Amino acid sequence: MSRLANSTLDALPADVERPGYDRALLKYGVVHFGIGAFHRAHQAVYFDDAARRGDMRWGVRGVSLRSPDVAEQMNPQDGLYSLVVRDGASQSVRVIGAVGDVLVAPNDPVAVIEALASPDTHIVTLTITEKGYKLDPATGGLIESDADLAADLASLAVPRTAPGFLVAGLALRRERGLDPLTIISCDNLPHNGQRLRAAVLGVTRRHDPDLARWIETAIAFPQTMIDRIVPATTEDERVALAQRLGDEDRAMVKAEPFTQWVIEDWFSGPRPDFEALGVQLTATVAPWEEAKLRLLNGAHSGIAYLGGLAGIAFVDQFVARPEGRAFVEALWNEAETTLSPPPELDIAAYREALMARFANPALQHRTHQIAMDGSQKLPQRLLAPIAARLERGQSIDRLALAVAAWMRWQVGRDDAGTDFAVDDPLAEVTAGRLVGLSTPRDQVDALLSIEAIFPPSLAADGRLRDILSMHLNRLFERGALAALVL
Ligand code: CS2
Repeated sequence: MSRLANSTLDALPADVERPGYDRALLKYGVVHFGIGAFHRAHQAVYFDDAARRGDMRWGVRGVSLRSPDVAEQMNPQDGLYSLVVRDGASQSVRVIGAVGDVLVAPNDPVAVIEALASPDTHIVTLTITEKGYKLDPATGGLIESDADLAADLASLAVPRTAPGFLVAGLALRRERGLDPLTIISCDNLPHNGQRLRAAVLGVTRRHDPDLARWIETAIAFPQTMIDRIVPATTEDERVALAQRLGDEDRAMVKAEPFTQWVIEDWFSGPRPDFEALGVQLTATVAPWEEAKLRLLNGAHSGIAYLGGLAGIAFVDQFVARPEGRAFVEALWNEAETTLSPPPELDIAAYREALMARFANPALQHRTHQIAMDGSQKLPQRLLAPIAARLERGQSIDRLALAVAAWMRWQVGRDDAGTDFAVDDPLAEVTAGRLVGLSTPRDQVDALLSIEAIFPPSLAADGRLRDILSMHLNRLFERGALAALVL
């Protein structure tokens, strides 16, 4: 079977949407770091929309920082891939044309730096996941002990990290007298723009204080809130799509219909007409981001650990159970009181829409997928609302149950006794702390002492320690499903 490519576009079935613009005329105004499924189902679609509306400046050059997999999927397909949008029984397929090619940074670091220093490039977007920023999740400080970051702090001749590449690219741009770039973090980090800016400046100051001053004044790092549920695709889904297309597509992504992008209105140069593309530009992103992180992502993490331990494979199966749905609602009741939502955001309506999104049976969003990298996710999703409620003397029962489930998860064995790998950059640290400990209270204390995750003031709070110990004990003795029942 042939692969999806420019040459096969015309022969696709009539009900498959295609780019509809002349791809040869695309200019590459965007460099994207971390070209995984999320980018392909989110930012790239907005840039594709821009081209469909006639603005050809926003083609994307993708960068993979590590693995050649995505390049191998996309480059033989001329960068084309299908976005399969699923909602209940309905499904639509749209081929996205915005991505030109994918560079594999370790194979060709110079090409990445040159892409950043191209006169056509105006915007850099990033989805490198929380751990890609090389920042301590609890404090936001640079993790200088990280081997890749340490290498970039020593020399930028061959950068290894996203901040390292950005500094090298910006240095070359400045040397060539080119315009500054706008650098847009699209990860689920609190104050993602400020954090990325701090990481970039931290690396720059080691090498060139003068360049750091230029970056400080010339480069915009807007904060963003990004939202779309994009579960990992499976081999079966690729096979089914190939039957529908008549072409094989190794880079397909699947997503829900919902999509949202809120960007702080701070740009250092040209940008697409984001408003016309449905992007919300605002002076203050933080309240949007906080609501999304604490409601959507907070519930997701709770569902991931409790559901995963209980052997529930997908998010929709979790909320289809009365005790699962009740848990999510009760967790939201707690988290909601810690928010200062923007006036346009009606929290009751947001919650209702969110529950419907979680319940979408066509997504097959795996609890194990969301469970990944919990150490990087806990602080902003669960610990921040816990701290806010404790400060006011409010109960934290459901939020704490989610954290206790994360603690229970670190054992790497579910309630049925099936072993799994804990997929987390701190997995060795958590496993190490638990060695030889048998009582839930000792285990809670040992994990709470990991300062990269738990701020010391929170870890020392007796109310938190007590309730975590109680929940962890119940999780071990009775299992996750029983622990859900109040
Ligand atoms: C999820 C997110 O895997 C996870 O951690 O919570 O990827 C979530 O699906 C997105 O943030 C939704 O916008």
